[in-house]
Amino acid sequence: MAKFFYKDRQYEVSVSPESNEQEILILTNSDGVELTIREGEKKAVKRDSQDNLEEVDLQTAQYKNFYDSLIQEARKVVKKDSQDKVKSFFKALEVQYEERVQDFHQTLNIVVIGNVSSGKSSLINALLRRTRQNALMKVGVQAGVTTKLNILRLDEKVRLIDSPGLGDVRAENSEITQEFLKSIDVGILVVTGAVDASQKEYFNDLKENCKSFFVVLNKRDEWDRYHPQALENVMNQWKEYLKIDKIYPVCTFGYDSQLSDNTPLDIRGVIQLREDIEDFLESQGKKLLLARHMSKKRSYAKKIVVGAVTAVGIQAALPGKALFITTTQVIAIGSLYYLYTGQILSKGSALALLPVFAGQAVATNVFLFFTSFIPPTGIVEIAAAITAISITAAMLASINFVLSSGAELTDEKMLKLKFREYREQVQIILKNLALTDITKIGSLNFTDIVDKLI
Ligand SMILES: Nc1nc2c(ncn2[C@@H]2O[C@H](COP(=O)(O)OP(=O)(O)OP(=O)(O)O)[C@@H](O)[C@H]2O)c(=O)[nH]1
Ligand SMILES: [Mg+2]
Repeated sequence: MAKFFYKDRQYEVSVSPESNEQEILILTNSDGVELTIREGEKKAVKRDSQDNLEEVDLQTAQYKNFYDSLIQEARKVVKKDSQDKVKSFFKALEVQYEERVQDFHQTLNIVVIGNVSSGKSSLINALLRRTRQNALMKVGVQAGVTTKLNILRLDEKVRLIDSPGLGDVRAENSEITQEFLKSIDVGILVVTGAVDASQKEYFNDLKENCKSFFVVLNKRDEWDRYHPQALENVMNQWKEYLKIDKIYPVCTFGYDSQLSDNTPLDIRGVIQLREDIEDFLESQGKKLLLARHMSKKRSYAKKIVVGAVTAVGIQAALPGKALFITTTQVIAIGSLYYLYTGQILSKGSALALLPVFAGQAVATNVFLFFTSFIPPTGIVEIAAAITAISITAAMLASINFVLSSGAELTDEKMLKLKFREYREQVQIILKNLALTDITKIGSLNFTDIVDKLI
């Protein structure tokens, strides 16, 4: 609602929200008389303060000039008002975006220590979900000066060092190790077999210098022929000896290049370790820094989409959440882009994608698209909330499709095609749930819904 003066009289003007096809101006003067003018029509409907309706000819000689200028002025005011709203919407979006976006510029340092041949390199491959053919330790190694140290630079920000102990990292004393030692996010000690007194010092050093630490008992297959209690006992001994609550028994066999091609990998216990490391990284806003180096990315993409759709689902039940929803969409687009490309998508580029979907959805005007499904005030209808959810899910699933197939986000044709397809799917799923109560939206199982798309 915007106010303006015309011929010394104050008017309020609004444009009806569903007016993309046909503009409907509603003008109210200070006496409460309302004039509804449909675009292109020569007549208007007048409603006085007693609710009496009357048709008004806008073209009569006597009033034509008056109405023409009044309508012209009203249009100008409406346009300016909507431009102001769009401007402040984007400004607010920028603020919220900066508050919520993950900082992909951070560094991530991981160190894996352990005796020679304890399986450090194998564990790194297993953690990064590698096959023997795409094993990382063989391909990406930059050998250090000493043979004890392997420095793996996964990218400019992510470093992985594999070494007998932190002492060897210090001894290296290069620019990269000095930087590394200042901030180690994750420290992993790999042990094998029965308790070995030499490891305590290495472990204490690790614990003191890393933000999080994990102890891994590798080669658990060595205990396969024993009673299960044997492995339990060894784990307990290690826990007692190192004074830790948790040890991860794993097997990471099969990365030797000398193995015949048909020898399968034997990987066990690594999922739990990976999840705990990822939980820690998530708490630091660094999960995607590592996830992008995983050879399988689908589960990470799914988590990003489920997270965004869930957030939208919860917020969609509240009025005035267009800003939150749009920010959520933009952030999720940036996360998917980083996961697949390792590059940071600017906020502007992510925002520029939204009209691609807007054109396929409710409104052709991007701002209306943002605000249409969630009105700024008043009661939110279930239909609006479902629209918000299905648009968000379909939008992110189609971006995931394009990125995971190696195509570019500039491929609008593919994005639009997939968006329509996914949107239909989500709408069917939601329709089948026959939701009637807006408060139920937040408790939907969005993982199930996204599972069907990604
Ligand atoms: N049985 C068994 N062997 C394993 C396991 N993990 C690794 N190995 C084998 O142990 C040997 C050493 O593994 P690596 O991963 O190279 O160990 P490392 O600690 O990186 O060794 P260095 O770099 O030489 O210090 C290889 O022959 C692996 O195949 C496991 O869980 N079980
Ligand atoms: Mg090694």
